[in-house]
Amino acid sequence: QCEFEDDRTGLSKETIKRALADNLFYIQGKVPATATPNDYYMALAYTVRDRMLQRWFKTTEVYTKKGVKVVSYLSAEFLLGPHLSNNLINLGIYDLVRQVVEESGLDFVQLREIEEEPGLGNGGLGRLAACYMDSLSTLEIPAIGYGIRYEFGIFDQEIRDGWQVEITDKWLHLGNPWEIPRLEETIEVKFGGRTEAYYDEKCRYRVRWIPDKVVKGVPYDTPISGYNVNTVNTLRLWKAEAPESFEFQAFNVGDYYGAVNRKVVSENITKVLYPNDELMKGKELRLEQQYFFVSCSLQDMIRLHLQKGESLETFHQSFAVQLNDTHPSIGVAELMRLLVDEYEIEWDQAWQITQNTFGYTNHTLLPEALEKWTLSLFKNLLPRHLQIIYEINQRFLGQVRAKYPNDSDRLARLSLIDESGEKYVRMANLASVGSHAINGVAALHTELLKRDVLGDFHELWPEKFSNKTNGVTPRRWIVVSNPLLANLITRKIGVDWISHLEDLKQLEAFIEDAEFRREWRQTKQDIKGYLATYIKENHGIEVNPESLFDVQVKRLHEYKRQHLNVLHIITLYKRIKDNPNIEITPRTFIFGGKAAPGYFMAKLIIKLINSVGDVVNNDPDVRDRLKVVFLPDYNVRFGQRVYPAADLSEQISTAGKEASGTGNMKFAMNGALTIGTLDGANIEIREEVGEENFFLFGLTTEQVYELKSKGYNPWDYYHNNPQLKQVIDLISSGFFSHGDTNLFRPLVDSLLYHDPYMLFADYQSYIDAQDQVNQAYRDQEHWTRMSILNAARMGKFSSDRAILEYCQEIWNAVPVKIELEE
Ligand code: 26V
Repeated sequence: QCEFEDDRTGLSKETIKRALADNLFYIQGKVPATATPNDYYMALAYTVRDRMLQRWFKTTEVYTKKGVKVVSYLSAEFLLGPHLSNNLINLGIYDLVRQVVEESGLDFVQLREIEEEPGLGNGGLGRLAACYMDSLSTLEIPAIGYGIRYEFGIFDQEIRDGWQVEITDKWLHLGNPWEIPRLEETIEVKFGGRTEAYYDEKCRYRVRWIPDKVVKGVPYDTPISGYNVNTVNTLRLWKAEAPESFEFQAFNVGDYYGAVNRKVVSENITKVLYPNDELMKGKELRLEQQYFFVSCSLQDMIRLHLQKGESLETFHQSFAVQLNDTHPSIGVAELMRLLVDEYEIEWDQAWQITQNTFGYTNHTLLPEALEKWTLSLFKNLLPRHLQIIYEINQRFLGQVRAKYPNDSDRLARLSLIDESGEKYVRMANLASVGSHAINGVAALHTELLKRDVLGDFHELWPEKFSNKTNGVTPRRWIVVSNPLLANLITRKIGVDWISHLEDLKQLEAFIEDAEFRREWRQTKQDIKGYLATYIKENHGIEVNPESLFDVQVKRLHEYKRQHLNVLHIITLYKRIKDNPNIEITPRTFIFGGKAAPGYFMAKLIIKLINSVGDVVNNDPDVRDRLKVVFLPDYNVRFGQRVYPAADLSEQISTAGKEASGTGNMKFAMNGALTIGTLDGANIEIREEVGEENFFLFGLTTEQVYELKSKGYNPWDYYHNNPQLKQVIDLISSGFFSHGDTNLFRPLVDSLLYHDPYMLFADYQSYIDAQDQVNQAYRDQEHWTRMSILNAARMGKFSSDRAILEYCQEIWNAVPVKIELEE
């Protein structure tokens, strides 16, 4: 008998074993005697990738057929996290491959941990894009993600002497087995120069753009598998390269080093990911990045559309393009330029196509976060786009004037150009005018968007607005990250919940089953034990796995109020110091998160957390009842460790400031309870899980506005609340800074004299809610019931639900089954 399975597709143990050995030799060029763990990891990754390729190829082929509408998700960030485990789960071969690896005498966990995670995003916005790519594939929706292949992703964070230190992220240093460069699909992008008007052969007025620089965009494709389906969509990330031929002139005139320098400058475009939560004054390179990837992507889509044999009049029937925040919003002007200048379509028709193509998702209400670029910067880099934006604006303001005569204030607010001082192009206005759909990312956020930030646009076009509450993928955030809990759930209700998260509701039927509750509690306990071991081994800190794990992991920002959490810790510490024998619920406070490198206050908050930790963790009076750990370098991989181990999820932003939050969903799905404000998606989570299973505190958005408008004075709260005063005074006294009374002064002064995020106004309410948490945790039976109900009622927050809504209400996209002929 000589029937062999194909080495690259076969799923028998023998075949996978052989494939692993083959890839080690033929791809890595190693034999076992010389192979490093990384060689084995690479061989394993190729073995898994091989098993996706046929499906990937088939999927791509189907999408080039006429009539298939493809969702194109444009995002400057995709925070994917490690690929290996996720793909194994989606392909349904996790246990099998693990066994094979171990039978080959290798350590599966060690290999899994070698993978460098692609950190091509800052936080929530980039991670949302990754969850959405997972759901698009799982729901069999034809989709392409377009973005930037940053050579350096989000920096690695180290903590030295309590301070954040940034280290460059060299995620590509050992090679990336998950991507395939498609050199033959390279695209050219123009920059700078000037424009020139002319009349064409039919005597029509036209404009041509004479750039002073051309850069090549090389696509690198990564397969995005769906769960339990054949669909494998593509994430296409662009890398900037200098075109060799373009520099010939420079070589000829002997300016060799000048030419080399221009090459380096071109390739800088995709060097590094910028923080998205830092003010971007004059960051020309950032606008270059945005235009670069958007132009590559739109040209790519047009090429694909024309390849189908379609004409450009139907472009919007081939692609639904979603703008993930304003970062890709230059796409509105770029599509107009391509259609009008390069494909000679009449303006009005081009505008129809453009508006029908784009949808815009807003991700923040913070006024300082709205992107705008100075006219001079814009004109230097994109002279033709500035003209187009002026033309769009003129026509748009004409409409507005007709509808609202003599309302110059309204015109000034709606204009694509901010003319109140130095002139700027307003990217949110460009995105709003150029899209047929505008959405916020949680119910409250959408309401506030309609009322404030985009209020004038809402009045003009109410029908464009809708809400699409965020969601997260249960594949990565439960199955991959929390196999113990996933197995327990599956044993009770079967496996369907993994792609129909609403099914988790069925767990409620077991709430009276004492044995089930015991298993649930034991599972959480085991996972907390793993985290405790990890913390001990990697950071040398002993934590008590029986204590309440109180976790706040997210970017460091004043509006997220990590320092409010610190005020609670100091309050508890003070109680112990005043009465060392006081009965308190033992707690472990776990923090993680990066601060934007230029954000001093956020970095000072990190220093404060570590300084308070140093004191609390080493004070014998505390007797280990409180522990504070700041875990450095919070990323997707560490998220996967920490969400499953949390008892309490801190979602404590000032009401009205957090657009949605998505960590809040990952915690609750894994059975953590939330302490939170009525902000972002917290409101909807509380609605789903029931108010009796949620620890609520703080002012509402309305109360925040009211208090602000009648004059908020933090000083009054400080004086009228002795407990708060003691806490603040303890920080000021230098108690946590070896007697240095200056170290935390900027932070304390900001709170005492401004407190823009109203920590003092919410302090007492927060402390009271935390005291209720302590009480509740003491009744473990009751806590377990609440934990189960939280997980059971999280169905709404699957990214599958969110993507389905986008498909039906914005994209008009439908599933396309991928069949594999045998
Ligand atoms: C931008 C900026 C820029 C200037 C200074 C301060 C600042 C602060 C925040 C931002 C936010 C950038 C956009 C963003 O990441 N939004 C996040 O999107 C998530 C996915 O929708 C959502 O869950 C988070 O609530 C939202 O902050």
